[in-house]
Amino acid sequence: MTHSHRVRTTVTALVAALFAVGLTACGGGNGGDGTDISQVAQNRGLSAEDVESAVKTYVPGGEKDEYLMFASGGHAGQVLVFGMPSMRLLKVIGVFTPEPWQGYGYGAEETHRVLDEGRMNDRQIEWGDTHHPALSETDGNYDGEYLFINDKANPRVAVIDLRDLETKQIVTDPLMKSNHGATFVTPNTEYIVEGSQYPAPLDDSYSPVTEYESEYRGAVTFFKFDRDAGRVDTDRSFTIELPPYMQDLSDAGKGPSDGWAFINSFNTEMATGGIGQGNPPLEAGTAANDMDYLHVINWEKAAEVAGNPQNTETIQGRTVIPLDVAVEQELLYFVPEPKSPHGVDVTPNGEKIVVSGKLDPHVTVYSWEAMQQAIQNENFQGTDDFGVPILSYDAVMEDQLELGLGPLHTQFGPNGQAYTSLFIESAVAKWNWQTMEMEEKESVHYNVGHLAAPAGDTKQPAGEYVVSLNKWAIDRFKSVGPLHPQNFQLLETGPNQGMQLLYDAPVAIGEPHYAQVIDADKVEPWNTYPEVGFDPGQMEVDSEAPTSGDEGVSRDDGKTIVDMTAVRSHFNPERFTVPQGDSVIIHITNVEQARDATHGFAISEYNVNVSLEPGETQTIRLLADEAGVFPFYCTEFCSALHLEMAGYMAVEPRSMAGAESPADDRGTAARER
Ligand code: CUK
Ligand code: CUA
Repeated sequence: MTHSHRVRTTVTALVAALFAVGLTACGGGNGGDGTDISQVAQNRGLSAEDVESAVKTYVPGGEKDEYLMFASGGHAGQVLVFGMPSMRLLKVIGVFTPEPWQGYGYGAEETHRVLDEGRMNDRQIEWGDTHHPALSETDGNYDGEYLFINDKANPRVAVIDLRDLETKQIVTDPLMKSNHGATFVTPNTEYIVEGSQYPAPLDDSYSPVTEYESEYRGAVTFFKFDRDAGRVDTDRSFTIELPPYMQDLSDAGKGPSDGWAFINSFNTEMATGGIGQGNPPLEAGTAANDMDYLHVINWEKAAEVAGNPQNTETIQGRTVIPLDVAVEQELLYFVPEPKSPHGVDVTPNGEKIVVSGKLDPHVTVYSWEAMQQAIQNENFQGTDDFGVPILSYDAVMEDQLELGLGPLHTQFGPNGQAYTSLFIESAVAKWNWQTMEMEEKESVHYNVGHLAAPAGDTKQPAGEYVVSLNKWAIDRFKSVGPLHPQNFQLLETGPNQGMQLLYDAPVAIGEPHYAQVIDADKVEPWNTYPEVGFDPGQMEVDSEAPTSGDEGVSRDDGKTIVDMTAVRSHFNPERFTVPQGDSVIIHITNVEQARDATHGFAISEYNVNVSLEPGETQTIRLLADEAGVFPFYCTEFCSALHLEMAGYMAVEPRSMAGAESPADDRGTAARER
């Protein structure tokens, strides 16, 4: 039995006992074991419920959380890792945005390589609008190996390795201008799904917005994930051209619906706004129709179709299945979905597809079996303007349930429970997708977007908790100025239990859209890199990495090469001289293997800060174009003599060339490389 289960069974009795002797009985303690706590609670103005929530979420120092939550860091372009139920922030993973503590984008060559992969149109992009993290799956369940996340603003997808929780790859999608239905994985992580959001010409050409219908297009890309390499393989990835609707959220089928993907959409009106031209604003134009289209896509078959070059076009170096081919090859169908839908979620058994309508108080539940039948029997109610068959709504729509105002996103529990966020109502609805019964509603504060429940979008949801990712915080915290924090609220729930709000966790770095929660035991990160000289870029030992005994400085054709080691509490070499104008290559290895013995390496005025975790090796390149003296030091408080872990890079002016040669400043065991 896990720690929190144990807590759960005893907590109610404990709180009842405390308050029986103390707070609720007479407004103060009067002896016995619980008296002091009761008095503390009273002094702090805490109710019995408050104390219960505190006891349920408190994880004592040294104890570990039961779950890990991987949350998008929103505009910060990062991923946040929380422990649950304590809601303690454990890590911020630099993804699309440089992150100085981790030395991500501050001199370590490998991290620049990753960030440079994310350049678009030759422009360095230094932020991302992360929305949807997706844990890798095996047979429809999280396997704890990889994490993916999208950048909505610049259509990109990143790969994070959960052995060291570092970003290994950023993949751009040159066919899109923005994405949204990303990242979602297929049940064995064969593909990472990326749906576009705002249509644009796929070939990146110019077309006036007045030619929206003919020239602008949506798209969905299936990025092939090579699990052995731990990388997306763009050569084996493919994209399907879609009509210029605004494709929104995605989900992959599982079980009986494995092999298919679902994407909700809005703006089937193909409105383009234009208030200045006398048109209704985009928001009104997109809400004119009663129905938009759920996109139903046979990705398994599409992968085969994409494998034959006769079926595809190459646009911007990527393989594209044109829309007419997708229709002809029976890869794409539409299903009507009520007005301005948002969110599509496949039930744990893969048999139903749940769509929310942000302007419709219902969730709509579709039957996968009925969809298959309608496809087989060509039970279509017509085609759209682009010839895509529309399945008969009456044939495939199984049921609707009124939940409240502004339903958005659904997560699942173990026995038919479903949790749906109600944005306008600021509440979480708990209902049952098997019985189609509403169970209860709990208010949250305020305006919830996504929900995250443990394994809540997998084949085996755990229940227990649901986190409400709120967009507004209004009055929940001491004001920190007009830009308020976002607010994660932890709710307790369970099959036989009402929902109870336990904890507010403000998130202060951007708007996290979605999070996934995994059993903490399923993620087994390394505590140190497995061997000294480990290169996190290749995830193997770099045979060239300097180690103890072969430190040194050498010079070759305008290059000064420094082989350095870091160990508590010195660098070796501690000083080196470089002729002005040389390019300097510093290879550094942290030769320690002790857990948490991380060193940093920063050089004054060079925008360099590298994190060297135990065993890690990194390479820094810089141009010593300015003469002078540049101290370097360890930025990680690693020992009592950490302040002494420092040295000098001296850049000798051209006018003094030869006065002190680099060889004079060799390390203790110089070597030539
Ligand atoms: S979207 Cu943000 S609340 Cu980007 Cu997942 Cu619905
Ligand atoms: Cu090493 Cu401080």
